[in-house]
Amino acid sequence: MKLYTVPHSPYGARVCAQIKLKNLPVEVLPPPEPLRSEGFLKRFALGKVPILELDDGRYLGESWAILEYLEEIGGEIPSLIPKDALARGKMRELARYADLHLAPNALFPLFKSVLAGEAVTASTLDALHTELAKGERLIAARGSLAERALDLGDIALAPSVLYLFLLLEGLGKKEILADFPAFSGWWEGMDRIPEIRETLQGVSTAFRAFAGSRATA
Ligand SMILES: N[C@@H](CCC(=O)N[C@@H](CS)C(=O)NCC(=O)O)C(=O)O
Repeated sequence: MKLYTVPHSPYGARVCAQIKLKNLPVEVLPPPEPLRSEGFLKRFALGKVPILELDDGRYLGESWAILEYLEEIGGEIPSLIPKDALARGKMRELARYADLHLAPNALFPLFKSVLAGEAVTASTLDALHTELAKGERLIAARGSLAERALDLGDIALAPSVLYLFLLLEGLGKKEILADFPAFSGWWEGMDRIPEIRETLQGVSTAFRAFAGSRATA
């Protein structure tokens, strides 16, 4: 199988982390047609990476759909989907928090202003605080990574949190999560997992190059 993605994509990073953790036979490649080109849109319905291409040419888009698919076909070890139904629900709740709360309400506005070279406004920082407070409650209720197994919810959230740190580089990680002890502890736990750390380091390096190339364009 092939995973098409770009190195700075937080969504692609989710799948890359899963591939590393489960040692899956998936080759990670740049998109076969330029992103946003007619050819890309014709070939891939949603027009976004990541895309998983199967050996027979069929493909799947949307990072969460890919994560669940690879989990279903990719073997039990390590299992990244809990057996317990409520724990599975909590995993999906965390992923939806990342995609439907943190990203649209805080991450995207931040991304827009930082890449436009504008100052981050107080209202953007307030929105970020509100979203992080939601995450704090969710993460505290799930228990620390020392007490429960890592799952796809954690893997979906981590690259979005990394992006907050990258976009607010002047502020420092400790400061961003200062009011959120469960969230901070979770981040430190995630960063101790070598496959996660390695994946996120790759995203950081690629993001800095991407942001730098836009700044000088
Ligand atoms: N909901 C999608 C989001 C994917 C996404 O936004 N991908 C970005 C890269 S990070 C992309 O393909 N952007 C190209 C474009 O918007 O034209 C997922 O989870 O896979």
